[in-house]
Amino acid sequence: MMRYRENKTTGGLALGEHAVFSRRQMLVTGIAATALAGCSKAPGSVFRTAEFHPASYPTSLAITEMGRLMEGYSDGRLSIKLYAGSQLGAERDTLEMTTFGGIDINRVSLGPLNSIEPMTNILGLPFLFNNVAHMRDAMDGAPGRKVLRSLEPHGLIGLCFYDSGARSFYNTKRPIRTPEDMAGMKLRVQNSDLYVSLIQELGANPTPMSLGEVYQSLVQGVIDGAENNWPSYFEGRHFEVAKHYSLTRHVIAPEVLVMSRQLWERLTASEQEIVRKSARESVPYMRKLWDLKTLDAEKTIRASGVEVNEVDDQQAFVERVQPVWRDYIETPAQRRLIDEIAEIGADHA
Ligand code: BDP
Repeated sequence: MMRYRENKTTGGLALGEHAVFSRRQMLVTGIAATALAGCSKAPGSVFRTAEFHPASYPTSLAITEMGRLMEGYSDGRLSIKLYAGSQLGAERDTLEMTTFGGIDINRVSLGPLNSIEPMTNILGLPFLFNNVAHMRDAMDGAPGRKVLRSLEPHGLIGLCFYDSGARSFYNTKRPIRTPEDMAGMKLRVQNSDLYVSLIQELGANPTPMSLGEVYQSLVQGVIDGAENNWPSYFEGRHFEVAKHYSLTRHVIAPEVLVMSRQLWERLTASEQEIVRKSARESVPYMRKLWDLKTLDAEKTIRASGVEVNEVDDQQAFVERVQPVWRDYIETPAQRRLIDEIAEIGADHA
C-alpha cells in the first residue's frame, strides 16, 4: 500500500498565481513540447497516459488492459505507456496538458472537468444516481454518450467511464449522522465549484486541494476530513488518521478516460476504432476489479478500528443540498440529461 504523493506545488493553484515549477511539471512541459513538435503519430505509436492512482489500482489496471487489447487489435502498432502514481502531476494540471496535446490519454475524475464542461456537473449532482448499478447503466447508455461527446469542443475525446463507487465523508472529529454534525467542519474537496457548494450547503467549510495533499493536511489538522470512496480512503491511508467514516453516499460520479483531440485527429479511422473498442472493452474488466477492491478496502478499514456509521436519515442530506441542483442546472440540455438518467433509474429503485 502506498500513500498518495503530495503535489504541493501543483495543487490548489488558482489562475493568476505565480507558479514555481516542480521537476514533475517540467517533465510534463517537456512531454508536451515533444508531442507538439511531432506533426503526426506514425505507426508504432505509444500513447502516454496519466493516472493519479498507483499502478495496482483498478483504474490503472484497466488502462493497462486497454493497452494490451490495443496492441492485439493493431498487431503491436498501438500501445500505452502508463505514468501511474501521479508521476505527471495533479489531475487538474494533467488534464490541461491533455487538452493541448501534451499528454495522450488521461484518466480523471469528474471534479476537474466541471470547470471545463457544464454537462459534467450533472453527473456530480448529489444523490443523482440511486446506486452504482444505476450509474453504470446510465453511463453505458445515451446519457453517457452525451457527456463523452460534450468534451470534444474542449480538446478532449471521451473514451469511456470507469467506476468510482459512492463517496462518503470521513473525519477526525465525530461520526456524521445528521447534516448538523457537519457544522463548521473543515473538509477537503476537489477543485470544483459544484463540490465547494455542496459542502457549504451542508454547513461545513470547504477546502479545495489536490488529493495528494490530504493525508498531510489531516495529520497537521489543516482539515478535519474529506470525502471519498472506500478504495481512495484506503489507498491514501486517510483511514489511519480520520477514523470516522459516515456513509452519506452523496455522490456516485464516475471517472472518465479521455484522449487528447489533437492526437485523435492524427489517427486513421481504423486506429480510432481500435482505441474506442479497446477502451470500451476495458470497462467490464475495470468494474470487476473495482468491486473486489471496494470489498477488500472496506474489510481492511473496518478491521482497523475505524468507526463506520450509516446516517440517521439520508433524506435530511438530500434536502439540504437542493440549492446545488437549483444553481448548477442551467441549460435545457442539462435538464434533458437529468430526465434520461432518472428514466434509467426507474429500473434501479
Ligand atoms: C478519487 C478519484 C481521483 C480523484 C480523487 C479526489 O479516483 O481521480 O483525484 O477521488 O478526490 O476517487 O480528488
